[in-house]
Amino acid sequence: MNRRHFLKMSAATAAAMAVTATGDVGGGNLFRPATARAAIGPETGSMGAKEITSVCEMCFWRCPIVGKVKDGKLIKIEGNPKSPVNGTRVCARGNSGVQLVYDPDRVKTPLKRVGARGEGKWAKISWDEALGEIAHNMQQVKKKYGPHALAYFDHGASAEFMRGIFKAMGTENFTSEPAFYQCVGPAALAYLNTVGYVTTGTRQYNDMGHAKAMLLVASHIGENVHVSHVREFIQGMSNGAKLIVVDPRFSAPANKAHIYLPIRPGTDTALMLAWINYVIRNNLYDKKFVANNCEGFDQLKTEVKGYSMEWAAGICDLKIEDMKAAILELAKAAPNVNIHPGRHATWYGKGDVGRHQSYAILTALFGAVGVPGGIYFPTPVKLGKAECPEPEEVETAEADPSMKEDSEYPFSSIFGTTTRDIINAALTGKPYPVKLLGVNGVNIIQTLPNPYDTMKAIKNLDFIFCEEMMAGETALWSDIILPDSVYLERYDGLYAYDGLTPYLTVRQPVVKPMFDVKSPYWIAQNLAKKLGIKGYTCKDEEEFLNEELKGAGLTLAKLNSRGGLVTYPGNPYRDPKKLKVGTESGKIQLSVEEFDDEDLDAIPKFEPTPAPPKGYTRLVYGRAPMHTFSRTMNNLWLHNEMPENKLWLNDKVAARLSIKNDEEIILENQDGKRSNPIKVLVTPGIRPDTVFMYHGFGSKSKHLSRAYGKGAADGFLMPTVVQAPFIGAASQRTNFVRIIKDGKTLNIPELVAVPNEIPRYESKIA
Ligand SMILES: Nc1nc2c(c(=O)[nH]1)N[C@H]1C(S)=C(S)[C@@H](COP(=O)(O)OP(=O)(O)OC[C@H]3O[C@@H](n4cnc5c(=O)[nH]c(N)nc54)[C@H](O)[C@@H]3O)O[C@H]1N2
Ligand SMILES: Nc1nc2c(c(=O)[nH]1)N[C@H]1C(S)=C(S)[C@@H](COP(=O)(O)OP(=O)(O)OC[C@H]3O[C@@H](n4cnc5c(=O)[nH]c(N)nc54)[C@H](O)[C@@H]3O)O[C@H]1N2
Ligand code: SF4
Ligand SMILES: [Mo]
Repeated sequence: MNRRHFLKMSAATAAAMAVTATGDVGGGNLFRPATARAAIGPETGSMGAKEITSVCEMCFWRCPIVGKVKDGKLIKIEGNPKSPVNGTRVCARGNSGVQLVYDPDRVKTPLKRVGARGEGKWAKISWDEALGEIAHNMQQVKKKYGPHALAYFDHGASAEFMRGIFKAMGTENFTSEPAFYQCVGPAALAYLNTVGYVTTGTRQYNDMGHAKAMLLVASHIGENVHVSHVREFIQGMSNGAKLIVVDPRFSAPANKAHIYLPIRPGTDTALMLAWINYVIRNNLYDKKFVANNCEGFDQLKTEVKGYSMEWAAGICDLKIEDMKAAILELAKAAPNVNIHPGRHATWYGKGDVGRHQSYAILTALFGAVGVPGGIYFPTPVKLGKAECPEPEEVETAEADPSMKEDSEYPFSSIFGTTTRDIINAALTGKPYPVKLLGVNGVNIIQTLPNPYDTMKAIKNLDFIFCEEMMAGETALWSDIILPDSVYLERYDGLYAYDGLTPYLTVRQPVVKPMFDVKSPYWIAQNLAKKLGIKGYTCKDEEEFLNEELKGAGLTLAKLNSRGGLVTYPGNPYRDPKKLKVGTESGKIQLSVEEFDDEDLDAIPKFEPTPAPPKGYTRLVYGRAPMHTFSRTMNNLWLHNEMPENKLWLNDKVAARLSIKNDEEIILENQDGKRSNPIKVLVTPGIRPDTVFMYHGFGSKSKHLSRAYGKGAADGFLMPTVVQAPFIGAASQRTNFVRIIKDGKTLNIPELVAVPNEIPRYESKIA
């Protein structure tokens, strides 16, 4: 097997992913109508407020909510009491949707760039002019360079309709990029080929609430906040589950761990392989489960036999007795053990797929598939199909070579073309030039590593437009900005959740749209008209939603009369004697033959990521509980909670450098790129060879009056990108920094020795 074979195979697996892997990507069939905004939910009334059920989009976990509206103004958001697991709870961000609607910095009308790209100078224009200009440029670029020169980067619910327009123009260069190529991609590839489905879909299909023990490798739950996920974690802990946390930083869950393993970053696969070997050698695995349901056990046993606990302790810089105690706790709980599949997986590029394969293998060895506490199977909710034609897809021009087919990264499946391939095509003109970019719901300057490449690529374009609510960095670089309605102002269709308790709910407008903004459906519909593309012809949303609801035996009115949400019985668990999974053979693949290629392996090997160059430390990042990436930085309430990020610096390192808590410094990376000023959090809660910051801060846009210049942006320190084999997902933990204080450059002392087996990063500059 090799890449070619894999490309063919991925067409089949794509179908499996379509069912389960909506992930961060806009879920299902979406519909936003142009006209009626009347179909509002029950008016139960609380203190005179009207209550309207809907769905949150402060992040894409999409919790069911209730908006409380008084005198036409949204005053409060709570969880929909009918929501399984969540109940009336929302997180800080869900609550602060109120401040998104009323943010004075919202983009209020269509804008056209008048200064240079990146300068952020615009003139107001009409919708007719804005859409006319976009249509003209799309047609020109297609005529001059072919349809493939059009590309589209999207993320989230608002972005689906515009994707239909790009498809209809004949390009396949669209990518639900951040949600896949910067997030779950490597994990999805690993689990799909091991257990036959993607465990990081619309829900994380891991049953922490019923686990007797849990392993979190990174997965900083509590800082990473998805309401039901956090609640399931708490449920497991309250029931007495043992918790093992592996993280170079003392994270929120590390604080609750029975055993905390402060691992050397980039060495997790070494730990996992040593554990797998230990479990096999010591007969701690579920023999019946493996014999009945798994393929490749003998190869696995042979392949991992060299990975000893002693060896891993040195590589990972961990105590061997802690490592043993941890694996014994997990084994004791089997099969009701949760080896968390993680979510954000694009850490080191090479080795990211193998790391997640190793989690899946350990899960299978413990028989923790389809049982309480383990990973479980999603239960899809049946829906009807609405007759509201999408634009007709056009055959791609034969003259253009397909970027996908020629890509080094064939696993693009339904997630479109690999993001880096598109950026590279815009940078180099190879395999053909990309000349027009549409961006929707993704802030590509903050989201893709190496923003310097992204900005250079944008300079090479003939045209770039975005659909946005806030004028963040990507808007600064756009020729036209189309102002989108906020999720609380629009329909987005039905959301069917396939977790432990499946449910169906609907996003509907809670308040009328502010300013001269339009819904994503209206925008796509009217751009289609300008381009002469047929499609998006539905007359109104109620008709559409009712069509879809027919399959579930419901109507919109009925759904609203039932509190805007209905639940269904779930089917998450299976009889381990009759297990059939979605791999080609129907068995769990402990060895993935399709991965047997020059730079991926059927059974993962430990591939060390380079250690910091002398004088530098590794930069890692994570989630602030009250923020979602860059998108919430300007939100009044959330900004007040955390206006800036801080650099977590080990206390011993800080003492050597005479850096005090809250002192302001600048970071310089291995290529001489510098950060905004950032305050230091001096703490014993991080390893001496690692620094950490929350992502999303350090806004470069003056149009975000609260967020501008507050804290530092991690991505601007990440020019070095390593792409994962087969998938091209781009690494984000392969860059290093040192500190500049009062204009003086301070080298980071090396307080932990690096074993010979781990190579050093070789700097390209002196
Ligand atoms: N509040 C909030 N919650 C969110 C989001 C948000 O924006 N805001 N975003 C959501 C999304 S899309 C995602 S993908 C998830 C991401 O959340 P996770 O999937 O939990 O992210 P990770 O990168 O696995 O975890 C971050 C942790 O990795 C640790 N770490 C760094 N390097 C290493 C290493 O080499 N080994 C180990 N073991 N640990 C390491 C860091 O110290 C940090 O604590 O969060 C989701 N939840
Ligand atoms: N350096 C670094 N990069 C990362 C990560 C990291 O931790 N560090 N995390 C990675 C991960 S796991 C993920 S999932 C991605 C997330 O990447 P993104 O989704 O790009 O995250 P945001 O920065 O929130 O950018 C979202 C943009 O969409 C806009 N937006 C929000 N809602 C809507 C809407 O309804 N309509 C429209 N039109 N626009 C909307 C927001 O204003 C914002 O500009 O980032 C990845 N990139
Ligand atoms: S986790 Fe918070 S921000 Fe995300 S959807 Fe739920 S309430 Fe909204
Ligand atoms: Mo993500």
